[in-house]
Amino acid sequence: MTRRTALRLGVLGGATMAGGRRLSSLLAMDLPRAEAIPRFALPLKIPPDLVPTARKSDRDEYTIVQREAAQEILPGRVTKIWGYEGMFPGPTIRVRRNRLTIVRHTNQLSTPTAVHLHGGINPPDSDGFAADLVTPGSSRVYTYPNRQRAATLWYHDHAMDKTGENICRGLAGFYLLEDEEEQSLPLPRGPFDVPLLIQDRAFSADGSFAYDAARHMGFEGDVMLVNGVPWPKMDVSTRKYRFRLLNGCNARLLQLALNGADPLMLIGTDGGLLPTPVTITSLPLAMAERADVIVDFSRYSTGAQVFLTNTRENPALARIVRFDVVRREADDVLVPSRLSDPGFLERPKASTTRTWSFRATFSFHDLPTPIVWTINGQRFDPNRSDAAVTLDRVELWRFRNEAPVRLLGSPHPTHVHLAHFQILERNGKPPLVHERGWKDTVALDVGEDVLVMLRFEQFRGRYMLHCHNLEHEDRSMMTRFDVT
Ligand SMILES: [Cu+2]
Repeated sequence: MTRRTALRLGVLGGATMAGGRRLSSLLAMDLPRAEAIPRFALPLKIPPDLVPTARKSDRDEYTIVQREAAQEILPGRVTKIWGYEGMFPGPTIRVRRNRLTIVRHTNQLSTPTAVHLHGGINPPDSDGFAADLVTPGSSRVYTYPNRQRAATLWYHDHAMDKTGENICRGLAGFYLLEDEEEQSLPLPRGPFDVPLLIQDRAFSADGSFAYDAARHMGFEGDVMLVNGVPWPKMDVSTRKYRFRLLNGCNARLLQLALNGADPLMLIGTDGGLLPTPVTITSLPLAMAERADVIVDFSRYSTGAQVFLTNTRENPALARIVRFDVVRREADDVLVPSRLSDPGFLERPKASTTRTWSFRATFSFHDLPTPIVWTINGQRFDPNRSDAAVTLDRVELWRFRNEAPVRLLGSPHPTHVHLAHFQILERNGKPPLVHERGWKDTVALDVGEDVLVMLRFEQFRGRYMLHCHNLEHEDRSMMTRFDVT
C-alpha cells in the first residue's frame, strides 16, 4: 500500500484535529476543500537560515540546489514543491551590509529558472534578468555586493513567461540584510524578529498545487499560507515582536489589520527603516511589497487570541494567522522615536520625467487567451531597450494604470529593479502613510497615477521594470531599461 493510499483510507487518521474533527474524516474527502483544512491548528514555521559553504574575509559563499521535493503542507497529504534546497519557502539568507554574498544556484528542476533578489542593488548579470535563464542541469553564480541599507529583501524566481508557476510551486525565500545602524537600535531580535511570507495557494485532490497558467487575470488560491503553513498559529508572550510582512501572493492584494483595528507600529518599508515609527491600524500590502511592524502583545492578557487579517476578504479568507498569548514576560524596551537616517533624495528643479502606462490589450493573434498586458502599449522584448537612464542622475517616473475597458481593469503593482524610489505623489496627493520610506514596489490600482523619484546607482547595464501580478508579468507586462 502506498503512502497516498494509506492516507486516503485513513490509516493515519487517528489524530484529532482542532475542533474535534477526526483527521480520517478529512482524508476521506476527495478534494482537500479549503473548508476542510484545519484553521489555526498548525504551528507557524520559521524558514531555517542558510549556512554558508565558505566564509572568507570579505565574503560569504553559498550553494543552493533548486529541486523538487515532497512536503507536507496540508495535514496528511504530500505536495510536490519546487524549492530552493528543496524547501518551501526557501532558506533565509542573512547578510551584513558591505559584505559580499556569492550564491551558486544549480537547477535540478525540469523547467528553466532565473533568480532575482528583489530590492537588491546588484550587477546586471546577477539581477535575474528574465532572459538570463538557468536551464535544467546547469548552474549560475549570483554576486550580491550588499552596498545598501538594512532591509527585508526576498529572492524569487524570475524566468521569462514562467515566473507565476515557478513561484507558485515554491521558489521564494527571505534575504535579510542587516547593518550597524539597525543593529544599534533596541528592536526585537532573534526569535522575536519574525519573517512572515503571506501567500494564497490552491490544491488538487492529490495534494498537489493547482496552478492554471491560463488565468491571465492573475492566479488566486483559496488557502492562505504563511511561511508555507496553512492558516498557522503562533504562541507569543506579552512583549514586543517585530514582524517582517511580505505579500508573496501571485495576484492577491492584502489589506492587513490586527484584530480588526488594533495598533501596529510601522518601522520599515521595502527599502529599510523609516526615520520615525508610525502607528497605523490598517496596512495595504500589494504583491511583493514589504512592511516591518512592531506588535506589542503586552496590551493583551494571557489567553488572548489575536488575528492578523486581510480585511479585503470575506470571513473565510480574511483571517491569516492567529497569535496565542500564552506567557507573561517583562519587556521594558522602548522602540526609539528616531530610527534611522534614510538619506532621502532632494527633488531636483529640472529632471527627466518618464511615463510608464500599464494597460491590457486585446489581441486576436493570442487566442484562446487574447488578453496581453502591456507597458506603453508594448509587450516585453528582452532585446529591446525602452529607456536609457543615466547613472547617478535623479529622474521622475510616473506610473499610470489605464483601463479603457472596465472589464480589463486590474491592479498593477509596479516594481523597479536596481533602484529604490521615493513616492512623491499618489493621484496628485501625498503618498499614503506606509509609502513614505524607500520603496521598490508600489501599488497601482485601476485609474491611479503615481509619481516617484529615483536615482540608479552602482551599476550600468540592462534591468527591468514590471507589474508584480505574476501572470501579468508572464503575459509580457515588463519592460527593459538600460543604465548608461
Ligand atoms: Cu499587472
